[in-house]
Amino acid sequence: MIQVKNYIGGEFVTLSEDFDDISPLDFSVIAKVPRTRNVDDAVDAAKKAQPMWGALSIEQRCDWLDKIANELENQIEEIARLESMDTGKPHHVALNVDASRSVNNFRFFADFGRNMESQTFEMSDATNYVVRKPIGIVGLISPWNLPLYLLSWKIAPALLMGNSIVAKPSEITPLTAHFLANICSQVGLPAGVLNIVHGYGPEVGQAIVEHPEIKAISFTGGTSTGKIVAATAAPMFKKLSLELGGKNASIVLEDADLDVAVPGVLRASFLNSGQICLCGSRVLLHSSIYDEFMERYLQELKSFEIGPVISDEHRSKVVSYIDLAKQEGGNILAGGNIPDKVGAWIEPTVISGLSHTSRTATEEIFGPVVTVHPFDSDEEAIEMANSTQYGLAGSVWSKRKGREVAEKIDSGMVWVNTWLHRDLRVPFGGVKDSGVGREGGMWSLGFFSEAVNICVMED
Ligand code: TXE
Repeated sequence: MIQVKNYIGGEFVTLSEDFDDISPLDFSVIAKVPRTRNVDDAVDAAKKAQPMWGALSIEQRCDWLDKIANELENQIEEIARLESMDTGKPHHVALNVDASRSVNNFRFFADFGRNMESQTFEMSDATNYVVRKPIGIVGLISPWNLPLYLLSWKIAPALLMGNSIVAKPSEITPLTAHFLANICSQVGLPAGVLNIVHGYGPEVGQAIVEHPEIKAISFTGGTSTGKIVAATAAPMFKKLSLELGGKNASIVLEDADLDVAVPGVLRASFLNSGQICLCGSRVLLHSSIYDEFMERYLQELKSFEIGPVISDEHRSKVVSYIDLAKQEGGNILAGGNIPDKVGAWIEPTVISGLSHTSRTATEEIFGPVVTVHPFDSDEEAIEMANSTQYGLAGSVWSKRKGREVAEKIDSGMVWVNTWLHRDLRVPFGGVKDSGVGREGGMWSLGFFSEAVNICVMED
């Protein structure tokens, strides 16, 4: 049994009250987690540490990011083991997606920071120098689908820009955040620079968002929770980054190479059991290739390995949408059942025959469930893709028209003839109900710093 502890001021702290971390694989209790309700200790530790940390040079902070990356890499198998245990995802996904990206997040921002150029703007008689200062103490709140991947995506740039941190992982998947705290302790990260607290969102998460000395909030999670976070933070004039839900379309045009599109759309549909905000939960197919695509897609689905979803509770939510699809007149082409084995398993499910404006096809399900829809023209596909309140990502599969169609999709990111191919320098984020702001490269550095302009009149 793992005892998860808060990491505050460089110390590991338990509380009298804790709760269970349940494995989605077999519903066993795998850890005890402190039920933190108050973050004053963590904020005090962050406040003490920030002046020293902010006074370091960017190169010194880059060296610290590399130290963390190197130790994470040394223990990458343990990260994968813990992540797989906590989320149920197959080991190869935990290793090749979660663990390797967590290492890369620290390494990328170390390299990016070393190559960051200072900005100046010349006038005829003066020079403007843009200086990026730390915000101070920042609050980072992350979800359960890619636990260390998404938490490290925030921690690395926040540290790089000289801030100290109060971070809270999802209460459902605390293990790798706890592991990261141990790594930071092992490499000697100065006490109080990074503080990780555990507990329920409406309790300790809310406490982070409400705390007057935490000046920026970077949140990834559900759209409904994002609204609560925004409502709390906005009147306090906190900087806010919201990475929320999605209902992304995979669009296969009539000129697509199906040898590329079928496996690519399948992976976009079901990677991580569909529990990635970037997953393509709607498959839009030109009518001329519909039959051939669907025959190949359903055939390859039979050998596509997925894990359970994150919890019994979340499975109930996903199953409720399969029931809704039936009520809305959908045809279950594959899956639709709960396998007869212990754990939060659902068969990967493919549903046809629904309007693209049905609730099943417009509301985020966040599980291994996709709807498929034929279209007859590029214009119709674009209208269908843009017909939800979300606008996070999407993909277009076409030999000649991918970029032209992609630019008409109302979302933050569109892949053409690929999916989840990531350059960490590019802007990452959504529009509409998928969030506010961007992460990645300069966008992360911009969020986690205050840009100051110094205008010098030459004598
Ligand atoms: O998100 P939650 P979860 C979506 C997807 C999924 C839904 C719920 O729709 O079904 O979010 O997933 C903390 N104040 N995505 O449960 O509940 C909470 O403890 C402050 C998309 O992960 O929003 C957790 O640490 N914090 C997403 C974090 O917020 C609060 C990836 C996210 O929890 C809080 C994952 C509060 N009042 C889920 N209430 C993406 N865009 O990648 C909760 N939290």
